[in-house]
Amino acid sequence: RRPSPVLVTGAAGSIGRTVVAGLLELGHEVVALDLVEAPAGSSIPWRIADCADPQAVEQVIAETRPGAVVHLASIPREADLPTILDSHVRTTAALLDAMVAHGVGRIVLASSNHAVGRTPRSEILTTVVRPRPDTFYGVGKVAAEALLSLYADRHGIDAVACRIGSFLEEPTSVRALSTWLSPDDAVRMVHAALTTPSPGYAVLYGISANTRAWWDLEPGRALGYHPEDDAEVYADRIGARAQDDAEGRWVGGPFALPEQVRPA
Ligand code: 15L
Repeated sequence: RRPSPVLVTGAAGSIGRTVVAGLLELGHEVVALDLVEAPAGSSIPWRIADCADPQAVEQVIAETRPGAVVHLASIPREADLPTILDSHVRTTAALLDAMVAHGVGRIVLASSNHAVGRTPRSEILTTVVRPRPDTFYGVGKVAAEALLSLYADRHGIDAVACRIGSFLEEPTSVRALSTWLSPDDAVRMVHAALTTPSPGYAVLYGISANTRAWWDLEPGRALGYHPEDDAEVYADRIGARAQDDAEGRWVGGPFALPEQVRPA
């Protein structure tokens, strides 16, 4: 019997492209789902649908029968509240309902540091802290995490929320020396979240093994995520910028600054 594939939403996005390639290399079968067509040259099964449309999502899950879902699809920046609710909350709920209907046992969510972004930065931040979003974007991630928790409790779904830092080819700011998630570590993180035995509902910080990390790597290690890269290697290349102090004040960096304030 062929192994059940991993359904990756947002497969055409920046994290999605890296994660799809990495999962294939690790021997996972992958089915991609996105709003847009497959990039040229892609040879994996590719579905085009809006994850905020429950019927479309249900159809994809019914037809592709995944063993797990990696939910990366969403708007990666601040927006008005209705857009945020569609992008993060309705998509996650649609996927979870379809998973329950078709017996899919695991979801890995691209959550974000912005779920706790308005936390003043001091010591290393653990995962046992109050949800403290810095934006409506962060509110969307908090709500998506809450949905994972609810469906884990109600339906026994394994659900790992990865609070990703700054996914970049390489760090480009002083803040990113602390918050960087390298492409290779992103693959390690998702693979660990997919394969760790019976996590129930769990949260990890998705960053590399950065010397200047602000977030606790232990919750990830407990789930088998062992990052290997360190942003410090790039420290010499990064020049000081005017925003650096402001970006170091809150966990969420620029998202926590007044420029992001807007009506709901
Ligand atoms: C995120 O969650 C955003 O999607 C991304 O655009 C970056 O801002 C990143 O966090 C970050 O905190 O650097």
